[in-house]
Amino acid sequence: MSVLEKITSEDAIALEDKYGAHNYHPLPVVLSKGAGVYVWDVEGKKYYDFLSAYSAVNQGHCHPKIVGAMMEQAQTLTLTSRAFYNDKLGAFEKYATETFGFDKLLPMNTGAEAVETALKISRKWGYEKKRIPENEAEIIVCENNFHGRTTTIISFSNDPIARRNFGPYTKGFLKIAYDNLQALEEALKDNPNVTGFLVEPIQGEAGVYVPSDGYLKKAKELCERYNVLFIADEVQTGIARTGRLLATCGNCSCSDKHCSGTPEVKPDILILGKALSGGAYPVSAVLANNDIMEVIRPGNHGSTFGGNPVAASVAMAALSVIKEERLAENAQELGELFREKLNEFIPNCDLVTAVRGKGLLNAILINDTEESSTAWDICMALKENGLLAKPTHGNIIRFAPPLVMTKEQLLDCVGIIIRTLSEFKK
Ligand code: IF1
Repeated sequence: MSVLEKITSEDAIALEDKYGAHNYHPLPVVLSKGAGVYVWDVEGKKYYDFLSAYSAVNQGHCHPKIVGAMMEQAQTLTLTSRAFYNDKLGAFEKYATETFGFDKLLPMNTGAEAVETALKISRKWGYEKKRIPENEAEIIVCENNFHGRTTTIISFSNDPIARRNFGPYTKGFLKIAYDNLQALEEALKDNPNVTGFLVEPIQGEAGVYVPSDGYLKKAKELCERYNVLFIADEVQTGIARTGRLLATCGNCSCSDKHCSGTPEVKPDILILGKALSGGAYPVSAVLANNDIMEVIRPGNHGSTFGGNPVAASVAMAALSVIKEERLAENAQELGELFREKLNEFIPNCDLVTAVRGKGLLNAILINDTEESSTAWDICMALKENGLLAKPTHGNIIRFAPPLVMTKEQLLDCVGIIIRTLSEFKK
């Protein structure tokens, strides 16, 4: 078969099944085209995308400005490695640091690599600035976290499927309950070896778990009191997804919703990925101020692809689209509308118990057990009705459409979701 020949869904699935490792269990839909909020399968059926590649495609599929920047750069220079300078990286670093309000940026490719980078920076800062004794540094993490798939990151996961039989595990992590300030203070108190607190502003994989009001702000204050770095993993929540440029912006009162001035909670280390490229290319980054980033010196850390000119050009375009198209504001408005419409419906529906989320990162809770297949079965029914979403756990469905959605489209989608839930039979 020529690689250019058209393929049926059935054949594409069979190929992956036979030749690919079985590390995923996808919904049986084979996509071959995307534009804005829509994707099409190989048979030509059109769907609303309510996953957005786990919030990587915030700017919409194949955004012309992002694809244009990628094409232009790909035809000019793709990779030099960091052994030499390239003419795009510095411009990207300037643009991103100004956008997010930090002195410096360290470019990587995937989210997990950026998390690893943040952990390394935090440890080194702990030894060199906080004078923690050699190999004694500890980093506090939260239960039910999701930060990626590397051996170190899964070492502090408590998902048995992600973790089991991948040991021995990396030491130096303390796990506490999420959204629990007392647990944080206890872990910080009388422990001078703690160097960082790694946290997701909203826990995505845990089921879009939004912490209590003020949690992040008070957690940051505790970190300051104990001289510990507050490390925000905004790989999924960042870049306008939750109705602000960053979720750690909280509800600050500044009039500019793209605020980078004095957000309510300013992390010491900020981790970005996914939508930093609008889903066009793997681009991630770690941002921090000079007093922290200066612990990284030549040879301490790096990556062949990190900071390449295609990544830099794509990321600059992706961030500028967020600003030009006011996607944070749109996510805020449409998110409120989405939850309002679903909250009107839920009292009339035995199947759904709640909707929660922030901006356009939302989830509905299904009235069944975690082990049930109900959320999956609902997603299959949604797919038949032209909307693609993915369950997280057996009884939670995440809804995260691209942020370029219009109000009319959102109402159309709410109609599909409500109709599907109303007609659903277990
Ligand atoms: C998979 C979830 C989402 C992340 C946060 C770092 C990373 C991620 C907060 C690592 C990645 C992904 C990866 C994907 C599933 C997915 C996911 F359901 F598992 F939780 F988005 F919701 N920090 N999240 O959410 O980024 O290395 O993948 O670029 O199957 O692993 P990465």
